[in-house]
Formats: sequence, C-alpha cells, structure tokens
Amino acid sequence: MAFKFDEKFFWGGATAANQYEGGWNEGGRGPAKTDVTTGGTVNTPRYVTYIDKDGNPGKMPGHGAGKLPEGAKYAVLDTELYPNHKAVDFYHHYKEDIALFAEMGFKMFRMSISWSRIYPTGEEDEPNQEGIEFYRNVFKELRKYNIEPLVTIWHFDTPLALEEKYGDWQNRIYISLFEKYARTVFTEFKGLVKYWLTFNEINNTINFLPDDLPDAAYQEAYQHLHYQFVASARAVQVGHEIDPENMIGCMICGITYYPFTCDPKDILFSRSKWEKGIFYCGDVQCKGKYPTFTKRLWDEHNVKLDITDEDLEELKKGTVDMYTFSYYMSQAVTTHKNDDVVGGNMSTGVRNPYMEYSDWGWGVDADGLRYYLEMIYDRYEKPLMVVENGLGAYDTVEEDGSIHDPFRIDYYRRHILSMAEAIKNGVDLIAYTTWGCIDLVSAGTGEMRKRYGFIYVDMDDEGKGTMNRSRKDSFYWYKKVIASQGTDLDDSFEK
Ligand code: P53
Repeated sequence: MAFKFDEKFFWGGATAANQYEGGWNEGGRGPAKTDVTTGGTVNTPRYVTYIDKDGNPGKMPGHGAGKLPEGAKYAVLDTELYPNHKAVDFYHHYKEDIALFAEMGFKMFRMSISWSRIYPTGEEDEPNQEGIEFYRNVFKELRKYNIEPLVTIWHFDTPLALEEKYGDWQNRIYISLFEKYARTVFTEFKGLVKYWLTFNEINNTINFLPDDLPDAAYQEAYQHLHYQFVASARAVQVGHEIDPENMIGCMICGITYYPFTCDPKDILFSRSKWEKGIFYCGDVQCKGKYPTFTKRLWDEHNVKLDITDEDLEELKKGTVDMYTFSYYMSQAVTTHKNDDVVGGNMSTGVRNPYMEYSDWGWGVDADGLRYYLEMIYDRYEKPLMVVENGLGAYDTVEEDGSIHDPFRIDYYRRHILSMAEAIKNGVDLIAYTTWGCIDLVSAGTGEMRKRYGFIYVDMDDEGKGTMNRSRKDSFYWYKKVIASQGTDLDDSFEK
C-alpha cells in the first residue's frame, strides 16, 4: 500500500527574493550584494564588482571569497551582466505566479523578504512603506488561495550599504539592525504569516569555507556565525512576543556525509564534517548552546570570539520551534589521497560509485534524505521541514511549447518515497517545499539554464526572453501527487 501523507502536510515550493523577485531598483529598494554580483557558469565563478579608490573598475570572486580593496566601493559596471537585477520578475508577475502555484494545489509557498526593500540601507528609522505594501499584497494573494506563506527573513541579502560600512557580519551592530528589521516584518505581517525562517543556510559560512585558508578566515567565519546566532535568537523571541502563534525555524544546508572507506580515520573524518558543517549551527539554534565539540573546532584555528554572557543568555532564550533544511546531495569524504573528486559548484568530495551526478556535479541521493531526516529528528525532536530539494537541469522547449522533464519527475518521486520512509520511522516531517518551483536565477552560478521549476520561464543567461511562464510535464505530475496526498507517484499525469 502506498504511503498516504497527512492531509495537513504542507506540499509546496520555495524561492528567494534575490533570485526570483527582480525589481532591484524599484519601489524604493536599496541594493544588496547580489546586485553587484555577475553571472557565472558551472566552471567559471561569479564576481563581485567595484570601483577602486582611483576610479578604476575591478572585480573579485563572489560568495564571500573576495575582500573589497582598501578605499573601493561596490559598483554596478556597464560592461557586466547582473542576472539578479531582473531575476524572473516576481515583482510584476506575482499574481500570475501564485495562480499557477494554486493550480498545482500548493498548501505552502516559501519566499524571502528582501531586507533592503524594507530598510534600503539597513539604518533608516522607518521602514520603506512601498516595500511593506508589496509583500502585504503578495501574502494576501497567497491567502486568497489558502496557501500558507513560509517566509525567510534573510536569504543571502544583507543591504549593501551595511556591508560597505561594517563588513560582512563582522560587527556587533548587525544584531540590533537585524532585530529592528525582524520586528518590523513580524509586526507588519502579523496574521498574514505564521511560519518563518531566520537565516537561510546559515551553516554555509563555515561548511563551504575552503580547508586551506589562514586562521583569520576562520576567525571571521565563526564570528560572523556568532552574531547571526544571536540575531536569530533575538528574532525568535521578538517573533514569539508579537504573536505566540508564530512558528520560527532555523534553516540549514543539509548535506549527508558518508565516509568513503571503512578506515576508522574516515569514519571520524565524516563525523567531524557532520559536527562542523551540520550540527554546529543546528545545535546552537535548537538547543540554545554551543555543542561539546565547539572548543576543538575553535582551537583548530586559534579562534577567539567576541561573545558576552548576555549573548549566551539570548541563545538559550531564542531556540527555534522547528528545524528546516535544504537537501540536494550527499558527499563521500576521505582522509586518503583520492583524485577522483567530483567537479561542480559547491560540491566537494570524492566520486561515490553508487551515486548519479547532476550536470552540475551534485550527487543525487534520495536515501541520503531519509538518513538526514532520521538523524536530525533523533537529535532535536522538533518538527522538520524540507524547505528545498530539487534537480537543477537543462530543459528543452519542444516546437509545440511543451517541456518534457521525466528526469525531474523521477528525482522528486525518489525523494518523496524517502520522506515517506522517514515518516513511517517516526519522524515528524510537516512540509516539503521544492526548490525553484518556478525557474529562477541559480545562487551558485547565476545561470538561468540551471533550471529547477515545474514552471518554465522564458529567460536566458544573457538576460533575454519574454518572461512568459509555461507548464512543464512535472507541473501536472506534482499537481497529481499533491491531490493524491503522495500516494500516486507513477509517471502518468493529465494535461
Ligand atoms: P543553486 C550550495 C549547495 C547547496 C545549496 O543552488 C546551495 C548552495 C549555494 O549555491 O544553496 C541553496 O542555485 C540556496 C538557494 C539555491 C539552491 O540551494 O546554486 O538556499 O538559494 O538557489 C540551489 O543551484
């Protein structure tokens, strides 16, 4: 008998403002880092652009890797393409898009609020009313169809003015600025939004930090995280104070780590990947205190942090109500020399012979999702949400306009079956919002061609296209899956 998901289970899809919304300089919005970040590909990095102190244009690697030279200012250059500026224009298409989500039967829709649309420089005393109005209209539109919004407060987009002034979360002032912003959105959207996430993939800061960097880079990464932990804990408390009904979660980039060999050294190495990459952040946000292995992690890089006793109190008081995570892949890791590594953005690790890899080098592993769900539920015993999962792939539009994506359907089927196994095993999983339910700009590469959607958007890597939306085969399939509460997962679907 096929497993039937609870009727209250939140089926849906997920997006983020910087990759979806566009309208980067409309409605009083201020710029964010993504607005000075160029497009890249699977093999070429995205760059962050600036004008140096002598007025010359320059660029440095994106994703936090580069450092703005002394005296330089972030800048948009005429010679470069910035895919996040327009993205796929949810700003002007939200009614049409939400109607399509409703047609699929979505129960939940994950989106983020752009901080700089609410506070353009981050330091205003009053929020930008036009920004608030935009999101209020979006939430009302969702409610019209009984779609529950799931709102990420920070999805990689600190106002650029703050980054320029205070660095990338290297200043305690961020805690109060974030709290002000969070208080504003909790207050303004009370009654419209109940499910919130504080920081998207908070663990990326440490998990994707290359191993060979000097101690100073670790010092910065752990400090950055500490300020975000306290900011998140403050936001959780404020959110509960404003509306006790609010359910507020952490959001972790979930990667399932496997030891590549049965050498005990590899078992320990894999364990330390879990500790540093996954548990470090989850423990602080779910248990309200730094885990036992913290001292070892800090000592490895001579890290000394600015942490006050009040901070530790805040962490205790601001634990999250639920654990949410993205899941795309597993990674095999080893202490042995092995040159057969997996290419692709953000994916490191050794090629696992039992895995299939996407065109972007991500190891497709549905069993790894079950493993992750069970491991995490056992650790925290809080409700879980899978808030991102999906396959970035090339799509072909046929002459008649149809888009056949059986590979995407297969990917989702396998992951849904895996979630069903975890639920049968006692895991309290309450939501599944697939990533990029509508095609949008890739975070890792800035490409459009790396598509995740059930809905196709006519827009290419050069920023050309009509922005027209159309339904892929997977659109009809997911609609059927939702209608059958996950019992009907075979290939068939009706157009
Ligand atoms: P893209 C790396 C590894 C796992 C998840 O990623 C990641 C990243 C960052 O690239 O990010 C999350 O677009 C993130 C989304 C992002 C999505 O995964 O590189 O929360 O913003 O778009 C998919 O294919």
